[in-house]
Formats: sequence, C-alpha cells, structure tokens
Amino acid sequence: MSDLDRVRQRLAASQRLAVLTGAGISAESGVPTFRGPGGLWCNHRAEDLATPEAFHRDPKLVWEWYNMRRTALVGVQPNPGHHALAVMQEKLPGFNLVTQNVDGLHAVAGNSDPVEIHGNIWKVRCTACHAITGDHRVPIPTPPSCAACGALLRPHIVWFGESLDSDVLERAFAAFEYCDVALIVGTSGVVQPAASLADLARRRGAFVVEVNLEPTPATGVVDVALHGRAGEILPQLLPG
Ligand code: BV8
Ligand code: ZN
Repeated sequence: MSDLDRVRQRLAASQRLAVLTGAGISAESGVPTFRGPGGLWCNHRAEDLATPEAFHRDPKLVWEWYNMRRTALVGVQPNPGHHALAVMQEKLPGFNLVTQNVDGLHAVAGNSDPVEIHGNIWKVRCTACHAITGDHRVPIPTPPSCAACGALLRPHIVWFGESLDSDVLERAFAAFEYCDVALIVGTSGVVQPAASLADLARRRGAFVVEVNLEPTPATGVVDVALHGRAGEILPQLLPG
C-alpha cells in the first residue's frame, strides 16, 4: 500500500483529526514564507520587526513592514490546499485546525473557527485599552491610533518573546492531545510552542503525517512524510 493510501485510509477512519499549518500552505497562493528561498526573513531580521522591542523602538518601521505584507495579500486567494482542509472539516467528525499563519486564508477557504495561534494580520489591538478590532485598510495610516482611546494600535499578532493567548494555546494543545490523526502541513517546525504539537500527538498515540516540500525536524518522528506541494497532496487525501 502506498503512503498516500495509508494516509487516506487513516483519515477516512479518523474520529478526531488535528491539523497544524504553517506558511507553506499559503505559498501556492503567492504568499512568501519566512525561511525558505525568498522568505520574509531573508530580507529582514525577525528581531528587527517581529518583536515588542522592535515595535517600541520604531512603531512606524514595524507598521510599514505590516503594510507591505497587507498590500501583498490584497487579492490573494486560497489555493487547493486550503480548500481541501475546508472539505475535510465538512466531511470528517472532530476536525480541529490550528494555524501559525496570520493571513486569514483558511477562513476565506471556508474553515470555520481556525485556531490562529500567532494572531491575524487583519486585526489590530490597542496598546492601551487592548481593544481588538478588524481593520482591512490597505495601507493603514502609520502609526495608527485607537478610535476608542486615541492610543497607538499594534498588529494583533504574536511576536517573538511574547506569550501566546492562553485560551488559544489551550485549544491548540487540546486538539493535538486528543487527536487520533495529526496532519502537519507546510511548517519548518522551528517556532515554539507550535513546533511541539506534532510530538505531543505522537506521544499520545496519534498517527502523525507531515506534508512538506522537504524534510523538517519533525520528519524523524512522524508516521508518514509526504513530500510535495500541499496544494497537490491535500486534495488527494480527501475521502472519496
Ligand atoms: C513564546 C509573527 C513564551 C510575525 C511569528 C530558544 C529556543 C527555543 C525557543 C525559543 C528560544 N528563544 C525564544 C524561543 C521561543 C520563540 C521561538 O520559538 N523562537 C525560535 C525561532 C527559536 N517563540 C516565541 O517567542 C513564541 N512565544 O514562546 O512565548 C515565551 C515568552 C518569552 C520568552 C520565551 C518564551 C512566539 C512565537 C510567535 C512568533 N511570531 N510570527 C508575523 O508573522 O508577522 S513566528 C513566524 O514563524 C510566523 O508566524 C510563522 O507562522 C512561524 C513559523 O514559520 P512557518 O510557518 O513554519 O514558515 P517557514 O517559512 O519557517 O517554513 C515554511 C515551510 O513550508 C518550510 O518547511 C517549507 O519547506 C514548506 N513549504 C513551502 N512551500 C510549500 C511548503 N510545504 C508544502 N507545500 C508548499 N507549496
Ligand atoms: Zn484604545
């Protein structure tokens, strides 16, 4: 039996599927990844932009980086990989999607209630009253101020060195603690705590599958590693 068939069979029989996605699932929609060729961290240092210190030092620079990313996302559509996960949610019982992506494309593709552990680029949060609001202005006037209290707004995104929202983290860990199949798609597996979810599922006895262009640190601990594009592989995993 081929690896694809093994995974198809496991998915069709799964009662609680947990999926973790990273930037790789949005690559075929034209969204740059972080660490691959042409990745965002190739031209910028993460420490200079995606940290609270960077924002405190130069909020305008950080907002210009996010305006560049928001502008690049205008008109971007989900790809067959995103759509396949929306179909899986419809067809399979107990489906949970956890994403590290901030682009919002899973919701556009039709997944309801994805757990966005690193936040969402289309939301802003007030640095004073902490109000969280949707904001699709492209570009956002920099630096933006809160409509309610006038204080500086920041992207509602988790930066390096910042703790993740505890409720969001709890939902993400519960999904992988109790799943019977885990699908790890398009992530380099270097950022914690997201990178620990695959091993959590394995330790709890789940069947773990990785979908990635290339091997990652998780490849050694998964049951099946499917190498190729998520937009080509995921549709082939759908139940008939
Ligand atoms: C926290 C926001 C508690 C910005 C992001 C030392 C050791 C270990 C850990 C740490 C350490 N020091 C600090 C830490 C913790 C740190 C961390 O993990 N650092 C790492 C880098 C060493 N983590 C944190 O700080 C987290 N908070 O732990 O809180 C705490 C508190 C204080 C102090 C310590 C701990 C917060 C992490 C969130 C950071 N924010 N982004 C923004 O996005 O605007 S992370 C950033 O990386 C993105 O959000 C992204 O989601 C994430 C992961 O990247 P990937 O999605 O995996 O993307 P990448 O480009 O890396 O890989 C793409 C993959 O896709 C590749 O494998 C490629 O082969 C594949 N691919 C490409 N095309 C395709 C494909 N696959 C399939 N099909 C394709 N077509
Ligand atoms: Zn405010």
